[in-house]
Amino acid sequence: MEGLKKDVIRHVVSSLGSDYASKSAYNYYNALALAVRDRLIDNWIKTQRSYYDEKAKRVYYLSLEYLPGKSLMNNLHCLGIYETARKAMSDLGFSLEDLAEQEWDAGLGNGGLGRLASCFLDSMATLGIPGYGYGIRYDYGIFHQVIEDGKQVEQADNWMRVGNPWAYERGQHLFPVRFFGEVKNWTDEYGRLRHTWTAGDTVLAMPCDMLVPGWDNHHVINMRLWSARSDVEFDLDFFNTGNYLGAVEEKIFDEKISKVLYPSDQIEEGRELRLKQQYFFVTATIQDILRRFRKKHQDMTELPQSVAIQLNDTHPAIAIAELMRILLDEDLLDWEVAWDICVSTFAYTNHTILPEALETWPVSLLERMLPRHMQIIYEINARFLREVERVARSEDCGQLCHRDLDHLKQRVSLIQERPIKSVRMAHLAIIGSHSVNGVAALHTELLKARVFDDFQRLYPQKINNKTNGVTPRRWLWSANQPLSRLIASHIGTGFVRNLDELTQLEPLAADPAFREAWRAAKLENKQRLQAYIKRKLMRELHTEHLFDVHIKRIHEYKRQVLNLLHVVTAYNRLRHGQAADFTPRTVFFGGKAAPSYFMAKRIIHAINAVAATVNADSRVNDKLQVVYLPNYCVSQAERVIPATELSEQISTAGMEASGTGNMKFALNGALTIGTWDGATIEMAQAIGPELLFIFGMREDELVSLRQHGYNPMLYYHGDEELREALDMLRSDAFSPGQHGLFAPLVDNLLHGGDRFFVLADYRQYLGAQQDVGRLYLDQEEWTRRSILNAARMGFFSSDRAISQYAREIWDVAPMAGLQNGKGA
Ligand code: 4GP
Repeated sequence: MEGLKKDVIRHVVSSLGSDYASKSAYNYYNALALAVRDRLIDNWIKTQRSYYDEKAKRVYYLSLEYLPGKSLMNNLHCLGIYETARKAMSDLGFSLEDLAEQEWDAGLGNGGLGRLASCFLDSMATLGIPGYGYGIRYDYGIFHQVIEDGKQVEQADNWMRVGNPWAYERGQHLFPVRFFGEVKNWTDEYGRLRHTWTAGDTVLAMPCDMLVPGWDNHHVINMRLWSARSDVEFDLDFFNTGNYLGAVEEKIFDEKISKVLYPSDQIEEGRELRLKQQYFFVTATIQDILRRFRKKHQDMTELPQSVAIQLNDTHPAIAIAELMRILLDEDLLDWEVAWDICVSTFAYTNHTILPEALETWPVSLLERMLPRHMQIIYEINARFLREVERVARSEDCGQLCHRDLDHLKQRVSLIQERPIKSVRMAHLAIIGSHSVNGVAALHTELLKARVFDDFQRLYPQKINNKTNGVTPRRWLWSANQPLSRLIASHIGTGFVRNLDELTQLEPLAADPAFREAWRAAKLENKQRLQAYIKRKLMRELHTEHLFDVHIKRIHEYKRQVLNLLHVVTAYNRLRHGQAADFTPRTVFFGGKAAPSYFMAKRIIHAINAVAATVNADSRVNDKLQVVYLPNYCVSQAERVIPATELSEQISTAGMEASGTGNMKFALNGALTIGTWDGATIEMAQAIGPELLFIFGMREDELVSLRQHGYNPMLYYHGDEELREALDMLRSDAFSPGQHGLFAPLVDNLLHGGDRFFVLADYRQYLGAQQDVGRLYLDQEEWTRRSILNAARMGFFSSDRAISQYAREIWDVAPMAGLQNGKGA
């Protein structure tokens, strides 16, 4: 401990240039972070060296988004120095918890996809998988959400303003990134046509490395994020011509590329800068991968034996064309050889079946910005369509494909003709990869049967499932110390590395003393949340209420509106004196809406309007409260999830690819009210469906309802409570003086077809909520179920998910000596 104290003081003085006697929390946080980073870097260097020494096959995870959140606490726990740090900082006059508050969340992602990427890096580090995360170091991450007059207002997330003590910026290792320009043809010595792309503009990519430690194993992997740097300052001519301001302007223009994360979450943006971001990060990454590879290899055909590249959704899919370009134009390989290398190296994960999220890029844009890549895509397509024709005519594809060949070709082509001629990035990713995976069993089945059914027939082996998982280090051990300590005191700490060990808790569910201790841990977390809400929102929570939580991005398919209709109905019953047996509850909502997504923003407004009415009504507010948590982010989730008793997972069946929040809640002992959707299905199967509150129509039932003509008006007319709730929303009951404010929401349900079947599931949802309320009154039974929920969550560790990727897709093994825990 004395060593850590000394290091902290040394950093306050020599790294931060401050007087250690002026006790600034900001300085002491930074100094502690630097002292922790010092303890990581040796192991990071050793880890990187060992990959070379052992000629390890490396995994590269390419993701345009990461959501690491805060690093301090997690890193202290991984290093096993949390207690030491707590005491050291307390000796220096600080509470560790307060210091940790100084850190800004690294919010370099929108939601599930980005957070999954961060969980996966944690698991690679813990399992000893030689992995790297690659992405963009955005200067501005996901916007900071404030709620003003009930509405979402977006503010810039200037997370880098105060620096980032965790990152190493490597200004000496810059990679050129080229755009635009033209392609020249030439003939090689064997008479083959070759191509050279001479680019118009060049930007530089600078690596910023963030260290990702494994759990207590000395294995530290790298998350390398690229930041755009202009090449202008290297272009002396430009300055010498006297155009100084012009040069500076160009510099600013270039550096725009990594300025801001697109806050779009499952909505296709299709903007030129976004494509630039994608290519910028992809080409820098591929150059870096090949640089490392070429240190030990000359023969490019060995690439798939040494390198696996996982594409996190289609955002990095242009990597396939980029690797082809390098292999063809720089290494001068033949097409077939290059293509085999590509397909064997790449794998693609799909994260959504929402059609509005499937990326396409206009051919005209690609032709201009990346002319050589567009040529390559055309060539991939021509060869692929010939192959389709061959397979379709062959026996093994059967009559199905053969009959309608032209239509089949149009459907699977990389190019879509309408509304404008564009490249379908998902098709490029599928064709250019040897593995395509969904993220939960149902999702994968839907990919095979609906979204990519043609590809499933063409390549029956390619599409596979890898159900998501979450890291128990952050989402149980670090976020929920009261519960973790209790668990550890009964079954030891092995569960942090091997989550299956939680099953040892099962017999304890029958032990009244353990149940009491379990409840005490939950209460402690509820009180912590209470203190936080008081500080931040100046609201007093009732900890004896059932804490009912719905936090995630705001999206129509996630059906926050269904939850809101339950709240309004509960409010009406209480007002009308029809709810004598109502179990008091506080309903929490939290989540960001894409700034351009009108309906999602209106939903936030409606939730806040209902909250204001309910909370101000003294007839009901001792029994029902509604809280909107502004600026939902990773660190907020870490506070809220441990305090949650009821987890809302109520998406339209078939729409939520997997969900990962669902897993975090159950792991922390919340019971789930949910639909038969995403990974909630597999959770119900692992836990026992009777221990969750499952309701609503299933995916196949919805398909048939749609086919037979779904008429939401029937539900409206047939259900008095539903009608009352919708009429109130449509009138100005919650928006005095602003008649019709929420009419678009209601009209969308009644006259817009209710695409997400809110009305169809309303009555069943109410029934399930009633079951919840009843069960909560029986605290012994509630607690028993809560314990069993957590005990059966072992499968949903990201360690299990990553082990499957490693074995079944990447063909990589953990580093020797790291499989079973500690490293050398
Ligand atoms: C999300 C899915 O919506 C969610 O169900 C899943 O758990 C998560 O990916 C991780 O696989 N998708 C996105 C996205 O975040 O941008 O498509």
